[in-house]
Amino acid sequence: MLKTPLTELLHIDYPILQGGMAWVGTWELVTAVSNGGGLGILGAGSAPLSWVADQVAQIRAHTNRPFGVNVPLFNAVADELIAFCLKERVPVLTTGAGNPAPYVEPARAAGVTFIPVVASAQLARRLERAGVDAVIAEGQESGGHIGSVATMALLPQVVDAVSIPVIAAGGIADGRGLAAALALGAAGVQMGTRFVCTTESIAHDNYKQAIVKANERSTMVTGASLGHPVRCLRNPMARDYEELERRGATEQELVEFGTGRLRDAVMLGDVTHGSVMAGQVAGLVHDIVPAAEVLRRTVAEAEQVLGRLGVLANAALCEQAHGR
Ligand code: TUI
Repeated sequence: MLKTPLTELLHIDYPILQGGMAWVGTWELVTAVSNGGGLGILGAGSAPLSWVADQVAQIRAHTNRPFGVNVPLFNAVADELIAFCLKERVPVLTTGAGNPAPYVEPARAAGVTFIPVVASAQLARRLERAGVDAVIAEGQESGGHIGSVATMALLPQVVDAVSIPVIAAGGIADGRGLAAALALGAAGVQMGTRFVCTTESIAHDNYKQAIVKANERSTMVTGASLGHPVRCLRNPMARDYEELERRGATEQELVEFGTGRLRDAVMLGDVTHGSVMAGQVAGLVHDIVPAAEVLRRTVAEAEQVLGRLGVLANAALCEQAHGR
């Protein structure tokens, strides 16, 4: 069963969240994950309120289980989207790519479980004091917009900094990753790239196949010169963007060059000139299966790994007891 403080807090069967990915985290994937026993999260990305409202209505029509909405704080109407989520009493609100401090009190007052993404222990500590319910510690292995610290180093430092549940994200795509996150003190994990490659994900088949074909060295980071590093698969689009950055292009030129590229990849399947955001775990994703199967496999594998480690621990304790 793998009960943790996170399954208790969110009333879910498995301690697994689906990252709220722009364009990919639509009601189809969200309800597949939530109905499968995890927490599906709608990815608002840069969408307007009308789209988010329609998606939330679809989610409610297709599941009675808890779900979340992710609002990246660079969305031009982030305030409006968050006000909508609170008015609608969506079960869980997550944020990313910015400091969510102004939204903590309103979320508490509305009774909405608020779980921001943090990329540092310092922000986690501040947000715990402000009253958030949990935090997602996301390492730089993730796809899309990232921080600068790797999950293996960030996670235990966030765990030491706070006493609320910590969810690990970045670099996790299977049960070994879940077990490792639990070992580092996490109460659960969030996976994005793994859930792109599910039958219910509406990402174009070219996008899914590009991830299935990728290995551990297939991603790169662009946008660091703007202060908005984004991890995506290395393709002509990413190389051209890198070249523009090297030549000292202005922010306006880079924004113009990049606008609409994620949509082109996800919706049109343009994996050459589109932006194929994916994490470093792309090389761990070998198939496209239903989201419920991803959840079942991940938990079964984690239980197996934890069982093996338990045997190791028992053997060590036995040796100790016999004075060897
Ligand atoms: O939000 C993400 N990842 C995303 S959002 C996104 S949407 C997009 N669409 C088109 C082009 C580009 C992006 C794609 N990927 N992850 C959550 C995340 N948040 N990662 C890192 C952070 C973060 C960083 C700094 C959170 C807080 C933070 O705090 C800064 C501060 O003010 O202290």
